[in-house]
Amino acid sequence: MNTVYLSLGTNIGDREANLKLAVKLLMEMPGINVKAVSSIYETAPVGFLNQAAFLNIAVRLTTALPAAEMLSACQQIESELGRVREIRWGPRIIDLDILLYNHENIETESLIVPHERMFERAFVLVPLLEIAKEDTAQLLRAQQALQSMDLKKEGVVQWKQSGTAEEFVRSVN
Ligand code: A4P
Ligand code: MG
Repeated sequence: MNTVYLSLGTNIGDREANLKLAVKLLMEMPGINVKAVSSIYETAPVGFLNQAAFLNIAVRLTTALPAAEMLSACQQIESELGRVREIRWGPRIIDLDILLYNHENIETESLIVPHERMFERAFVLVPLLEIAKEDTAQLLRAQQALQSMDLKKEGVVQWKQSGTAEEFVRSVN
């Protein structure tokens, strides 16, 4: 079984509902077992700055899916939520990124793991470290990267505390 960490982000529409629906669809996906969902954080936009604040979470799951199929599953959920790709780093209904896949380093045309920009982004690291279980070299690196950041300056604020994954999706229609 493979352990995978995902980062989810949204800044369009009913942001909390978008996250809940995405997690519900992950839970329903054959071959995927959602183990933990972080608190929801409200985060200032990074990259393309002239856009609304995001809600971000991290998810820990186990899966039998190889990494490339895990990416397809994420992209399928993005399309189910009606995501249209326009501006790079721009506004989005939902973005599902693979942060870590076991302790592997993957570099194909369509998939880079660990996610290329994760160690620079407090909006990724804070939720990730809340639900991280192992102490792999990559997670230790994430911890070290976060220690050197000023969260107030990075604009990452807890918005809703975490519960179980089941509680997280309870109110999805
Ligand atoms: N791809 C390569 N590696 C991965 C991976 N590990 N996980 C490829 C997922 N996808 C990966 O992604 C473009 C391509 O990356 C995919 O086709 C896939 O094959 P995309 O989701 O289509 O485009 P994108 O979202 O514009 O790019 P990306 O790389 O996901 O954007 P970022 O860098 O994640 O930035 N600010 C805040 N506060 N919160 C956010 O959530 N998100 C972004 C998106 C910018 N600013 C933000 C946030
Ligand atoms: Mg993405």
